[in-house]
Amino acid sequence: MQLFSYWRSLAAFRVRIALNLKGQAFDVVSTDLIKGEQFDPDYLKINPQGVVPALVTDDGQTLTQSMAILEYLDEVFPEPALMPADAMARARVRALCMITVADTHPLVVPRIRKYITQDMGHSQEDLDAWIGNWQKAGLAAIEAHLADDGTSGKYCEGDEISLADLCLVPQLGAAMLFKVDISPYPNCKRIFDECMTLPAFFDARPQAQPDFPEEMK
Ligand SMILES: N[C@@H](CCC(=O)N[C@@H](CS)C(=O)NCC(=O)O)C(=O)O
Repeated sequence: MQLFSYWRSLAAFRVRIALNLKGQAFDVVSTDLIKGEQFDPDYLKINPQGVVPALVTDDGQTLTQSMAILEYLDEVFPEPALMPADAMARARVRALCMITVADTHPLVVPRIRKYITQDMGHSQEDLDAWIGNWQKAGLAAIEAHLADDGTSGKYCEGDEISLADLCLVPQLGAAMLFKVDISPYPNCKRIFDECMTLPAFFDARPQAQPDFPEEMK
């Protein structure tokens, strides 16, 4: 399979973890979002939305949107299962995923950052405040669920890895990258650390990607 990815992309990070957990080999095709490679005509034929990730399967089918890709991988490669068997637990996992995927991550993607600074003329300071505000709001909501719902264990939902962990880890990683104070989110950090002991997560991290910038190593 081919994964159109970028080292700093949270959405691509989710998919890299899933592919690793499912034991699926994939080639990374780096798509530099800062250089605007997501808008190359050839890439737009693969993903007309002009975002990563996109996954091209071995039989040439293209999948987009990280949640759709994660669910596809979980359906086609059932082991290890990334959704719990119980319907209520599944709903909780989806809810945790959505806090990141629907309500937090879209507010800080490159096209939004560019619009705030280049189109609206806001300063870098304003942008940093914007990013920090929404990162904290998302993490605070996840932390409250993890602390109060009584269903988290070693991982977000009980003691088995679920899609909620695949969404949390890149989200917390990005917050750290953006230098957000993560001390108010101890459950998020505990689960992040637990996941990072697993090669599937560790090998998918931005720093391990072929396009991670030399100067940041
Ligand atoms: N909801 C989409 C989000 C995709 C997305 O926005 N990806 C970002 C990187 S994490 C991107 O490619 N942004 C390009 C841009 O904003 O110009 C998903 O989960 O796949």
